[in-house]
Amino acid sequence: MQADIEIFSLIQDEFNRQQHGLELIASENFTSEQVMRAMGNVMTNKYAEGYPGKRYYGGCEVVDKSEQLCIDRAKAIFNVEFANVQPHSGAQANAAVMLALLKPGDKILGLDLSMGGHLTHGSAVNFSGKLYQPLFYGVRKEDGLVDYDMMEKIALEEKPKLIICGASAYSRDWDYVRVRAIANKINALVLCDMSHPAGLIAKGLLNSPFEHCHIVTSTTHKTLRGPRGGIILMKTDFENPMGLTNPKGEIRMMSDLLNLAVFPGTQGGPLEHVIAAKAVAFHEIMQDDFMSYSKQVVANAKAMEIAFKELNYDIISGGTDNHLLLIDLRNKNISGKKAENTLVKADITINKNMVPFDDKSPFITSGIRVGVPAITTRGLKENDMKTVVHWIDSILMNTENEQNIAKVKGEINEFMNQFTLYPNWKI
Ligand code: DSN
Repeated sequence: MQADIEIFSLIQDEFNRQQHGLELIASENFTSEQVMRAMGNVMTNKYAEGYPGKRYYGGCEVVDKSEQLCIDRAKAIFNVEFANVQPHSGAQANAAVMLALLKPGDKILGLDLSMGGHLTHGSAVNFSGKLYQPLFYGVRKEDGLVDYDMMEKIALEEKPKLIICGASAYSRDWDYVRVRAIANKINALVLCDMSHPAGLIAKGLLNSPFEHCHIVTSTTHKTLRGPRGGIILMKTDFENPMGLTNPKGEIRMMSDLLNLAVFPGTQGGPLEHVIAAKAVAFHEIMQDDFMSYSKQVVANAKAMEIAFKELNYDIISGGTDNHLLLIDLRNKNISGKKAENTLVKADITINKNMVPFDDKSPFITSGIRVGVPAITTRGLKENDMKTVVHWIDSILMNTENEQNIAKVKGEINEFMNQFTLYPNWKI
C-alpha cells in the first residue's frame, strides 16, 4: 500500500503551526505524547458495544480492563460513585443525559449561548433546543455575573425539568449551592457541564459541583488535557427523584438510565483507543505535576487579566477566577471577527465571541475569548503574560500595518521555539 503523503504532510504542517504559534483558544490544550500514543494503536480496531463484563462482541477481555481502569480513575479523581467514559464528546454526553432524564418537549433551563452558554444547553440550532423546550437565564448587565435571581424567577414560573449550569465563555466560579436550592423548589434535576474548568475542579481550585448537581458532564480535552472526548459523572445513585423509567417503563437507578442513554441510546461502539487515552490522561491528573500545572493556569490567567486591564481592555465581569477571559472590544473600536482574523496572521489563535448584551451577530461579535491552558502546558509563566498581551495589543491597535504584523509574528515564532512542543515528535 502506498503511504498517504498528502495527509501525513498536512499533519506535519499542523504540528509546525502548533509549535510556532501562541495558542490562546480557551478550549484547547496540548495533550501529552503518551496520551497521543494511547490513541493511535490497535485498540482502534476493536468493537466493544456494551460495558465492561457485558459486551455484545467477543474478544473484549483486554478492553474491558482498560475501560474499567479508566472508569476507576475518573471516579477517584472526582471522588464520585459513577462514571461513564464512553461519550465521544461533551455534546454526546449532554445528549445522553437529556435522553436519560427528559421526554421530548420537556422544559430545560440553561445559560443563554450569547451570554456564555453552550449550544447543547438549549440553542435553537442544536438537538437540545429542537427536542426540548429551552428557557434561558443570563448574566447581570451591571457586573457580568450569572443572574441567579433570574434563574430562580424563570424556574419558579416555568418549572423546567432540568436546570443546566456551566458555560463555555464565563470566567467566574459557580454557586452550585444556589442552583440546587432553586432546583429543589421545583423538584428539577441539575446538570453541571463543567467541560471548561474540569481540570481546575479536579484539583480543588474551584468549587466542586458534585455534592449539589445530580449529574456532571465534561469534555476531556480542555483543562483536563486528555484526548478529545466526553464523560458523565455522578456522586451517588441519586434517588431518581422524578421516578424516571427505562424504555420498558421500569423505574431504574439513575446510573442505569445514564448508561442506557449512552449505549444504546445515542452511541454505538465505544472508541476504546480514546478511552485508553482518557485513562492515561486521568493517570497524569492524579500526579503532583498536574496540581502545579493547574495552579499555573490560574496564575497565568490572573496575570493576563492584570496586563489587559493596564492597557484599558474591558474584561467581562471585571476579571477571572479560572482559565479564561472574555474581552469586550467595543471601547477599542474593533470587532471580534476582525481581531481573530488579524491576530491569526501573527500566529496568535483566539476566537471571536459574543459578549453579554452584544449588538453584533455571532459571525461578527464584539468580543474575543482568550484562554491560557495551552500556553501554560507549553511552559509560559506569569512574567510571559505581559509580553503576550503586548503582542495582542500591538496587533489590535494596528490592524492594517502588515509590517508590524510580520514583525510580531517573527518575535512570536522565535519565542515559542524555546518551548519545545513534542520533543520526540515523528510522523
Ligand atoms: N467548542 C467548545 C468551546 O470552544 O468552548 C465548546 O464546545
